[in-house]
Order: sequence, then structure tokens, then C-alpha cells
Amino acid sequence: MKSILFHILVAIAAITLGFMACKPKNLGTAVTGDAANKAYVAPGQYDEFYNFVSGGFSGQMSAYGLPSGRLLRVIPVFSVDPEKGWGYSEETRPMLNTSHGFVPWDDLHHTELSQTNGEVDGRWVFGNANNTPRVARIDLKTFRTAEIIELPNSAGNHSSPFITENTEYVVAGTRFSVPADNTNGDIAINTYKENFKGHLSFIAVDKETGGMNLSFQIQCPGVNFDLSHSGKGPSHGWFFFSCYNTEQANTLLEVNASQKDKDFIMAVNWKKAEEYIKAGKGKKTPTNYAHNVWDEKTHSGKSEMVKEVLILDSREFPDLCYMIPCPKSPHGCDVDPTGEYIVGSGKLAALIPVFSFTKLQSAIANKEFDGVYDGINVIKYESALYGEVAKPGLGPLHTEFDANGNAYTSFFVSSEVVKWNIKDLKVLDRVPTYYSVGHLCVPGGDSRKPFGKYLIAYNKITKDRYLPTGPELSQSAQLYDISGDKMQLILDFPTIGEPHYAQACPAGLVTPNQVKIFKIEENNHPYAAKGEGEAKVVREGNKVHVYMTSIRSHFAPDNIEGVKMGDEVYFHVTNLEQDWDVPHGFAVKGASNAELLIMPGETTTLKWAPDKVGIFPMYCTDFCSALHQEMQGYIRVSPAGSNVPLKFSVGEPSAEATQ
Ligand code: RUQ
Ligand code: CUA
Repeated sequence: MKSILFHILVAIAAITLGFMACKPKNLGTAVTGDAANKAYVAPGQYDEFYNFVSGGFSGQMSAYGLPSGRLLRVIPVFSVDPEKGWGYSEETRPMLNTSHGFVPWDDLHHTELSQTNGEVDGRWVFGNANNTPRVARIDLKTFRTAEIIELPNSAGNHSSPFITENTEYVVAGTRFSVPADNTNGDIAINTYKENFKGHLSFIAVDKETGGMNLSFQIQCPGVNFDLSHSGKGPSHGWFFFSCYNTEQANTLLEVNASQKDKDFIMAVNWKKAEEYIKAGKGKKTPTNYAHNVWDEKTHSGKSEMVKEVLILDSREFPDLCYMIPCPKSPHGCDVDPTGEYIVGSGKLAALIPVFSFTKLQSAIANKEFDGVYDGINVIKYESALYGEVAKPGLGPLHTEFDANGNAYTSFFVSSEVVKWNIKDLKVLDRVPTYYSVGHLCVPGGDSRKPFGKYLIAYNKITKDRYLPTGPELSQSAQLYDISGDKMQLILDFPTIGEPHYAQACPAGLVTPNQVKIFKIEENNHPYAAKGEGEAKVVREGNKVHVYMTSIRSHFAPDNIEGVKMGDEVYFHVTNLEQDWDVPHGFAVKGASNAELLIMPGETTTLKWAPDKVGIFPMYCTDFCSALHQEMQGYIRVSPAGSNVPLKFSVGEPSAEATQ
């Protein structure tokens, strides 16, 4: 009795004190209020970080602000985006060209920011296409996809696009092993063990321009490469790939690829590979893949087919690759900021193995091998092992790092994030996620210099977190404050597509380099009209080229006659505005593709094949001024063979009404 009364009195005293102080400190609600404050970015204020999030099966990448979780932009990458005309305008279509022709969709799983000296530099962000294997580079000066390169000899480009510490290479490992492109693929599927190969691609990145070039590939045993990360600092020059299905099953993988106690992390000495390539040891092998580059001056993509690739066979160069046994179907393969520790996350394992780069090197020097796997030396588990994190949780997937020697691992099955210390491998904290977390992101969390402060969990299942919109409920991210000893959940925010990996960096690394003025004089598009005086309509056989300009708030020309059935009309619209926030839109009734969203200073082309005789309106789709709704025009379509002359005008008075 006495003690209950005592507690009530203490509670009343606390509440009274709470009301008197400006910020109550001891109440449960006060902690919540504090959490909300941490994620609150006041109207008009900027976020501290950009968060580049993969869109999974949306094929796109999105930019969010952190800590607010506000969605800022969806950057079209591998999927067509009618909102921005990506994949619909004549200029952007070549960007989605592949050896299979035009491919309008893909599955983007991982984002990776470029680095210099192992630190995020804010220049480019890379993304992978899983389905039709490709790597894209997005230029953060313009938040636009600047380049896409296809990967030959690959299928299911999952362990990608991870980079070396000076962005020397973007590296990509194939998830599906398949027969090499230059061999006969018309073979029985159950000859997997003999005929299927896994290829790792090393794409060189130009230091100045970011231009990508598939430098070489390493042909490896037919397994599934899942994820990868480069070494850094002392382990610079090495790359680590998790592999599963070392059973080499070709059916019912959920059972057949879970047979072995241990699969592998494959360590690749890419500096050695470079030496072999320089020494002319790479085999020129015929193939066919697309390399698509965006030209800033013509605002057009150019697609080129490449016919050859240099290949090193892992079996011929025994000092190139080594297998490190790793418990139970490893997924994430992460390297800590010092470059010494390599963390493998076995999806079905009850512990987390941490390997030591130093031990790995002496194991190689002393030949502490445990047999050979398809021509590749297997290191003894204990010889490479630094230690194991015991009983961390169920279903470890991915690990990110802070700047204080801690690791954060996601657990899909037990729906939690576990913080542990890299040195003593002790679990320090755990927090639930809602629910079934996949990837994690700490700003700079896979670099030599993590920025710490926040951790974002990307969850696969949302269940009851938001207003339901089913079937299919919103995908979700959760933001944790990791600045203290204990992780604290401060925000849930819904995401676009299904996010896998994401990266984040301080906004200050990106904003100073952004292009804000797009000069019309620098427009080298062959169909540009750099002023209204250059606006015209030209017929070439059944092709009609409309050189059109747009400026607030009219098109020139805005009346066109003499178009006939059977014509192909190309609207080349030049946006005469030069400031970065003034695009104009363009749409014409009945067009079978999408709108154009023409960026300042640029020319963009919509192809239109009229399907009926009559009058077709066109208009600007982007609210650009108070008179945006006046920004419109007409095209007259006449029957094939009609003799209505080609005529175009802007501002021409109407004909007098004949009474
Ligand atoms: S994945 S949820 Cu496609 Cu990176 Cu691990
Ligand atoms: Cu231009 Cu609205």
C-alpha cells in the first residue's frame, strides 16, 4: 500500500515538474517527442543527407532526404518513365538498348556512390540491372542516367555494382551461371556442372569523366555469386564475393543449394588480374553487348555494340582467386572501414563469421589449403577466420559500419538490427524492425569513412505500419539514430518499389557541383531551334520534322497544317529556358508513347504517327507560368494524297469570318 502511494506521489511530482520546465525530461512521451524532433526538418529547411535508394522491381533509383525521409525525386534508370519521357523520346530510347534490343524494364538492387581514397566523393552513383545484366552510372551534377553498359556472359547481375576505393573499377558478379556467350548454349540444363560458368566483370571508370569500359572478366566455376565488396586500405587490390549453390544444382535450389554446411566467400586479387591483362594474358573472346552513353551537348543517348571481351580463366591463374569457406549460403559480404575484417552473412547460419585479411594473406603464403574447388584453392576456414559473433539472431543478411568500430547486421528471420563490436565480436544492442529487414544503410557505411549518425533499415514486409492499400501494402524504411550507445527508432517512411541496398552521403558533397544554368548556345542537337526565328516544319518524303521552340508561355509554331495520314511526325522541341527549374512538357492527343519533359536548354523529340484525319491539340504538361494553360496549339491532319500545303505559324491572325 505504502509503496503504491509513494509511486503515485512521485509521479504527481514528476508531472508537476514536467509542466513547470519547458521540456519535460522524465516522461515516456518526452522521449517520443525527442525522437520526432530528430527526424523533423522544418518547412523550407534542407535535409542533411541525400539517400540514394534502389527501387528493386521498379528499375529506378530514388533520392530521399535524411533525416526527414522525404522523397525528392525518382531518377529513371532501367525502366521507362512516361512522366519524364525516359525511354519514350527518340533521344532516350538508345539508353535502354541491349543485345536483346530495346528493353523497357529491369530490377535495380544496389546503389553505390563513387569514392576517392575510400571516401564517398558525391560525383556519381551506380546501379545494377539484375534481369538483363547492366550497370548504370548516374551523374549527380544533373541527377541523370549518364551511361549504361551491358554485361556479357552474365545473367542475374546481382553482386553488383560495387566499387574499388578509388572507383578504379565497378565490379559485377553474375548470380546465374550460364554457358559462356561464345559457346553453344543449346545444351541440356542438367549439364550445368560441366558447361555453366560464372563470370565476374571489371568495368574501368575514367577518373575525369566517369566513362565506363568493360576492362576484363574472370571466368569462374558455375556457382551463384550473390554479393560483393572491395577491400580497402590494407586489403585494397582485393575483392570479395559471396557464393551460394556451390552444390551446382540446377533445380529446386531451396533444397539442393542448401546441402552443404559451408559455401564460400571468394577472394579475388584484382591487382594481379590487372598485371595478367597488362602482360597480354587475357583471351579476346567474341561476344555482343551494348554500351550506351548520354551526350550532354546533344542531349541524346548513343548505343554502340561491342563484339569482344578479354577473359582470364580462374583455373589457369591459381594466384587470382581463393575460396574461403563460409557457413550456410552467404548473402551479404561486407568489409569494415579499416579493410581488415570481412563479414559473411550466411542466410541459414546461426553465427556471423568475421575473416581477417592479415590471416588470409598468411594462409595463402603458407598454403594452408583445404582442397581445391573446381581449380580454385580453398583456404582452411580456421586459417582465415578472425572469430565468430555468437548467437546474433536469425537469418543474417547485410552488415554496415559506423566510424567507431561497430557493425550493424540485419536479420531477416528475427526482424531486427543487431549492433556488435568488430574487435571483441560482442553483441552490444538489438532493435526490432517492422518487419523482415533486408539491407541496411549507414551514410558512408561501406567506405573508409562512415558518417555514422543514422541507420536506415529497408524492410520487406510492412503489415500494419501504414494505412493499408492492398493488395500489396507499402514498402517501408525505418530510420534509427545511432549516435548513442543504443539505437533509437525515430521514423518510418514508405518507399517506392522494393528497396534493396541504398547509400547516403552529406548533401554538401553533391550540391556544390550541380549544374544550374543550361546554355542554349551549347545545345548541339542536330534538330535544335535556338530561337523562335529558327522554328520551322520540313517535309522529307513521309517524314515531317517540326523544329519547335517552347518558352513561357507558347510554342512556336503553334499551328501546323499539311500533315497527312501515313506521315511520321517528329516534334523536336527545344526549350529556350536556361534555368534548371523550368522544364516544359509536350503532349499531343492520341500519341501512342508518352509526354516529353524538355529540360532547359535542351531539344527532345517525340515521334508521332497520326491515326486519324482531323484536328489534334497539343499542349504543355508542366505548369510553367500563370499562363501555362494557354501554352497550346493545333495540328491539322489531312487524308493521304491531300493537297493541303505544309504550313506553320505562330501568332498569325484568324481568317475573317465569312458571313
Ligand atoms: S539483396 S535483401 Cu538483392 Cu542486395 Cu539482400
Ligand atoms: Cu510550358 Cu506549361
